[in-house]
Amino acid sequence: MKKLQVAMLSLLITGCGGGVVAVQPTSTPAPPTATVVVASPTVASAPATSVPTQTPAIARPTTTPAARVENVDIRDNHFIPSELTIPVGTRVQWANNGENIHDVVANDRSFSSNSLSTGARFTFTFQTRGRYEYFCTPHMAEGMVGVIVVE
Ligand SMILES: [Cu+2]
Repeated sequence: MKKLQVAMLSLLITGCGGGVVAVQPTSTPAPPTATVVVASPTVASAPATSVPTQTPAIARPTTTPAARVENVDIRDNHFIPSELTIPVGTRVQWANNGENIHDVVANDRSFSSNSLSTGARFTFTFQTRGRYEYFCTPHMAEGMVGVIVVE
């Protein structure tokens, strides 16, 4: 019996640390109430924590430039510019502003347009770094070639 009492006392003392052993267990619901009071300062510090959270949201527009578009002007019979350097993820748009029918074909056939009449456009998004030489099929013999350098 004595051992049990000692054990219970030690538990109560350990749990509450109070001298009035019998009253402490009854007051157990009280601590939660105190915790709620403590929660207020926690909420007050929450806005400070959410400030860094907004920073990543602002960083998101950084991905927008990846969808940027560069234009290549197709004329009779050459590409302007004939050499274009772009970052990975850039979309290149060729627009036929000449009188003749042209096309855009990569030497390695990684991209290839149909025949483009005046006003027609062809787009290709470059996802891999490299040097992409291309030509216009009808006018390749006349030196109508170009290159896209993806860095
Ligand atoms: Cu051409």
